[in-house]
Amino acid sequence: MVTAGISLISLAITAKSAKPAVLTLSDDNSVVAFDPNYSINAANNGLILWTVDDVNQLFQNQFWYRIGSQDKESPINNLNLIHLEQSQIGDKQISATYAGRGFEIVFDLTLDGDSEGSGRSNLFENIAIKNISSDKLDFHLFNYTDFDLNNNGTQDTTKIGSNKAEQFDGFTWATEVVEPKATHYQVSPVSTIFDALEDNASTTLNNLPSLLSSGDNAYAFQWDFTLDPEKSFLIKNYKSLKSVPEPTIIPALVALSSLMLLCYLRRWWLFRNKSKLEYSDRTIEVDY
Ligand SMILES: [Ca+2]
Ligand SMILES: [Ca+2]
Ligand SMILES: [Ca+2]
Ligand SMILES: [Ca+2]
Repeated sequence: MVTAGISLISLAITAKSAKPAVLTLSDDNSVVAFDPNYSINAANNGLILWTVDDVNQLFQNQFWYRIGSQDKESPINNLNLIHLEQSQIGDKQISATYAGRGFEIVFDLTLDGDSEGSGRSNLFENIAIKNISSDKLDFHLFNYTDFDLNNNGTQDTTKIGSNKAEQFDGFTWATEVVEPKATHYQVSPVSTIFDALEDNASTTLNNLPSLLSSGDNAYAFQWDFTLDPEKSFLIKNYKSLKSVPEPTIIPALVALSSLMLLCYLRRWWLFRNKSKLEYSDRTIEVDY
């Protein structure tokens, strides 16, 4: 009988000085590393690794918040970590609760990997922000994600809208669906959004549904909402990764495409040389 599965590790932490190590979640072909504590190096906070079949796909996934429209943003693990729960070391679920002035944030994380070698994995993030003060709160929550697909972000393309982000390269496709829709969103070269969330000014994401390729990108969603006393605001983010199918799966289509391309190139070459001959005395060059 395996009894370890029944044991419950529940940590009640009241001071920032109590620092459990980086926690891991694992399920089937996937592993996630999560640092719930505050680190001086902001790039080491939050989710800092997501491997699928032993290949890392994520540089960082982290949350920032702001109260009101004037202040700077702060990472949520700058707050007091008052509760941290994982049923056993390496389990696929973690719950972390942070307390701020007049509010609490409960962050639930669940990893659902797929079969070995499938290239598929899912990550569910539930965030509940509760107003425990007697005043309304003008709350702003940011979720920042820097996927580096196939352990290298420089060839990744990213696009984003108010409830969905997609990132892909030749091997891997990442999708994120958020609920409710974000108020603002942004995709930018990697340090732009991170620097805006870490600087001393109030930040609003730019809502440009950019499509960037051949660069290391990061994206973020921003939710703006007013929270009445004793009320909670819930956000559900669903991130998933899958392998891009090999083109050899459809060899007939590839062969047909190649044949059509050869025919097209031959016609183009004949036309181009004919044009050059006809206009050779006028030195017209046509760019195709
Ligand atoms: Ca699973
Ligand atoms: Ca990236
Ligand atoms: Ca890549
Ligand atoms: Ca800022």
